[in-house]
Amino acid sequence: QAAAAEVQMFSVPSYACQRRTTLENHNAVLTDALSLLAENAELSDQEGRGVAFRRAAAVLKALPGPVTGLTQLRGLPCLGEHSLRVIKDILENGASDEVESTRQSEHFKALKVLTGIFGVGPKTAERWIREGIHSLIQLRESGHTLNRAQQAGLLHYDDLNRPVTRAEADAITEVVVRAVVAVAPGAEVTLTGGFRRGKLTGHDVDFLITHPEEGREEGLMSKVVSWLRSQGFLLYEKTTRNSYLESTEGPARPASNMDRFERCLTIFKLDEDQRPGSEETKLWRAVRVDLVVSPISQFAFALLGWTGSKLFERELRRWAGHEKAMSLSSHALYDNNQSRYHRATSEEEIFAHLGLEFVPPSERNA
Ligand code: TTP
Ligand code: MN
Ligand code: MN
Ligand code: MN
Repeated sequence: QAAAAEVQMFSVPSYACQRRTTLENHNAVLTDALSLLAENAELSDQEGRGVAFRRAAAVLKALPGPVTGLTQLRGLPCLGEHSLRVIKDILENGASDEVESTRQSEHFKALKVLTGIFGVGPKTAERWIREGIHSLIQLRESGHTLNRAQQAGLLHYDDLNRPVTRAEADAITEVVVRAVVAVAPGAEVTLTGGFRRGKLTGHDVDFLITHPEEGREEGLMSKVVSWLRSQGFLLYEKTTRNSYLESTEGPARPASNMDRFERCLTIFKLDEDQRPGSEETKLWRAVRVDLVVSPISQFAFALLGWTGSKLFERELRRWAGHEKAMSLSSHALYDNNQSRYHRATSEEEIFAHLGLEFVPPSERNA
């Protein structure tokens, strides 16, 4: 009777893109645990398991209050047997043995340390671990030849593993705007990624650059990068050319979530104020910055695709495909039933084409 009514039951829609997920998370202990298992799966080439844990964590992030008992979760989507077992253990015992043993495992710790090097993915890390390399010192002593990205990653390891603050993101925004204004007046810079979603820290800073006149964005990246380099702002950069038009696959069937814009992965040298009382003599820090250039005709799709979160993006594409027979990429939205593209000049229009309520960036933190 009365007691039963006090148990708050939760209800959430199946797809993360149907939900509003702010940064306020009432279930951080549970979502941290599930995210750790997701990370471990992703680092171990088990993408399916990784997605399952990410989806389960995202459902808990969207709840309006803390979970206190399993019965509250009855009927919720995306909570598989495995995730429910982890949640149960934490609710009943304060911790999950599986999560704690993963966290402490030498293998997981080594994967984290090695993939913490910019330019090192799970496959490379796994190969090194099989050779007995578990630490940066062991890697340095191994005599392995590192590529240019990995060399920069190792050199700036501590800086690149220190969260970027909002203030630092703002300082970098100023530099990028200065660069763009200098080489292409009229071009526009938009902060994307986690900072556009309102996050207070990030692992990098993401920018989308476009020009209001179609075609004027061509050649922009190399000019921006040259300017940044000449002013001494770049510690590392690697540009990948736009391959969208040359591709034979067509936009409707992107090979993966990797888009084909011209992009530049960089490491910025950011001047830092000396911390009071600090003995340090280094007056700058390294920060990962992603630059992407999009033609104005694809800008809304690029903006939506680069704002994240990664799970939100994945869910948008899954919704489009499974519920609407449409193919969404960071370039376009193709309607498989009507055999045509849907145009859009704003994110709002894309949500409308997809039959979804608009979700602002600050509520895409799934
Ligand atoms: P990230 O910068 O990796 O992630 P984030 O900004 O959400 O979080 P963090 O604070 O850790 O930096 O990616 C930002 C978005 O860019 C993400 O939603 C996916 C998108 N993206 C692509 O579309 N293509 C790509 O190749 C990559 C790497 C990212
Ligand atoms: Mn980012
Ligand atoms: Mn990024
Ligand atoms: Mn439409």
